[in-house]
Amino acid sequence: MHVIFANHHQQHQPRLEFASGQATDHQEVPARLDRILTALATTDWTVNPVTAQPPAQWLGQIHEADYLRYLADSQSLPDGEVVYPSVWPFQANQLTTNRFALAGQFCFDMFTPIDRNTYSAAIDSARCAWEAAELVRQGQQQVVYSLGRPPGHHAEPGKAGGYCYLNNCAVAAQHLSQFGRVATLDVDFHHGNGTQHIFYTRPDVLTVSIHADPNWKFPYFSGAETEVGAGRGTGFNLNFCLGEGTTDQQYDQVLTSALDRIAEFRPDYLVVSFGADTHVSDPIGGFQLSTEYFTHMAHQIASLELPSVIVQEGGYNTDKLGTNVVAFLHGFNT
Ligand code: SP5
Ligand code: ZN
Repeated sequence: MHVIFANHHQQHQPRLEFASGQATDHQEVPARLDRILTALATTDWTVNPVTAQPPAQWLGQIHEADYLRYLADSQSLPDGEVVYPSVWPFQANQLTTNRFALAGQFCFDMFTPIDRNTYSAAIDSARCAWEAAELVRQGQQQVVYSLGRPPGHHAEPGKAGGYCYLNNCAVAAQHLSQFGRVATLDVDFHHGNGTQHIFYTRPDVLTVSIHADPNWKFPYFSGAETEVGAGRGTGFNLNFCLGEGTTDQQYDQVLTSALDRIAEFRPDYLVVSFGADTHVSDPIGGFQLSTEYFTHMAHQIASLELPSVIVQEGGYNTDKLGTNVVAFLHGFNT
């Protein structure tokens, strides 16, 4: 196993998230990545910090120009200022220049704060995914794990959300799509809404996500099984919704269906969005998956025998995160 990690992630330290008027400690903390690195140090895998400098347009093919400009401009925020949205667009006036309003134009929830350090951390995380994809494209590695934070799969073309700013999975998939057919498989607890929407009209990138029913959990506004793609992309998006308390056995049945569809698509590359928030111990999830099952899950995915990028998404029990990630990667390796 080959690992690329983001070594400047600690600059991004969100403190609070807000739900229903209540502030709680933010879940997407630097300790997540540090714990995973500690666990990786017990393996004999190659673990390198990101070094790649992606070409121009690597983000412009994924995200809207005004959103990227907004994120880049956030680097000039005063030290200590943290931006959360308070007002959201209600009509099609996209011409406001008011910074208070722009926070709501470019972010869809109150879980995804931005300060002057957020952008550079998000860029590093996305660079990891690009470098992992590039190594796989070159054929140097069959499987590369991209260990970045912040995560990416909730980031929309023009909006941050769900702790995500830049869509790392989409960066890897877009890069590989220039060299062949790509399937994405999202096994984070939450629906990968951003990844779905970025490729929604494309028949050359199949997007598959297995997740908590959006009528039960975040991101609520997408992830239904009726969402199958649009235009030429119709039939190239597939969602599987699962309920509270989903067990290893129940998950495995759905995984088999997801992998059957991916095999039928005959991709040249696979990008996996992996979240350990499906684990029974996760503080914000609601499934009952075991650590042992993560190994089996990865083994099933690896049976596709595709050159693959694994992108780290969620997983919020920091005490279990290192063990769970290594369990997953171990299944990929055997
Ligand atoms: C990448 C990823 O896993 N993002 C997940 C974002 C989900 N955030 C939802 C957090 C809601 C939890 N707060 C509930 C507080 C109840 N008192
Ligand atoms: Zn998640």
